[in-house]
Amino acid sequence: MQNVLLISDNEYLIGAFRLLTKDLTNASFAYAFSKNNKALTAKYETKKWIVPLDVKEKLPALIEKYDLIISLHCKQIFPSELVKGVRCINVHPGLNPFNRGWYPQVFSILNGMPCGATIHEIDEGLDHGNIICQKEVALEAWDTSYTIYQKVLAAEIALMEENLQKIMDGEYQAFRAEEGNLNLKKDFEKLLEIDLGDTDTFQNHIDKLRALSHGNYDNAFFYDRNGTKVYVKITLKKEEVDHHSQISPE
Ligand code: 0FX
Repeated sequence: MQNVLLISDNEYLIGAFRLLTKDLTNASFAYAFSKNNKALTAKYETKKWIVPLDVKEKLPALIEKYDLIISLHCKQIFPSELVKGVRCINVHPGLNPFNRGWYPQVFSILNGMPCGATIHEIDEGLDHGNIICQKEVALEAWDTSYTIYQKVLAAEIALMEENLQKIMDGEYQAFRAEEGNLNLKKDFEKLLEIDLGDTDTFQNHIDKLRALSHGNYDNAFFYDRNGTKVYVKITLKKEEVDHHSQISPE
């Protein structure tokens, strides 16, 4: 019986993972979220099946207890002692090595690099370890950060469904990718203020706004002449073509 620990700060993905592992009887799954995650602490305070965890505080115990640790959008960086002491893998919302790091789909919209989902071994670099499996997601002209992110989440779940058992059994050939490029949280933050005097192509302006349009998040903003901060987001809609009416004779 393998002891597997899932650490995640994403409630939706925790639910998806539980669902897809419910029939796996050859492993025992433990669940944790980051101790400094206030939303999940409030939500799961009274629950027993999932616990708050700061990996740095529990290093020897984690290494001793688990055969595999899965980071599924866990906001903590795993210390090298941990990744050397126990097999650790990361489920990442980007197509490594393109736009490793923070909010990959945002940067894919801006720089045209491919996006998707990757499961990789964790090493000491950020989203950097050997790639176990990955799935590309098509980025369409009408996608915003939000719509492409939904497709990336679906790709992550599909990858886990197809590969989890093989990963647990160690039956895979991981491969080393190129270094690619890395974006940090501060790179995302630098995108947020819109320069109203900026002259660029409409394509680039639309790309910037759709990269920063993500549900209810207030991302892109400008200041009006009174210094009031104004948030901006856009909606894109693909024309629904009625094929029947197109082919019917006049
Ligand atoms: O969990 P996650 O989808 O991913 C992030 C990093 O991008 C990823 O590289 C890392 N492995 C993981 C642990 O953390 O991020 P999130 O749930 O905070 O946000 C999901 C999306 O929401 C993000 O891709 C863009 C959007 N978003 C989020 C925030 C907080 C915004 O557009 N604005 C925001 O202020």
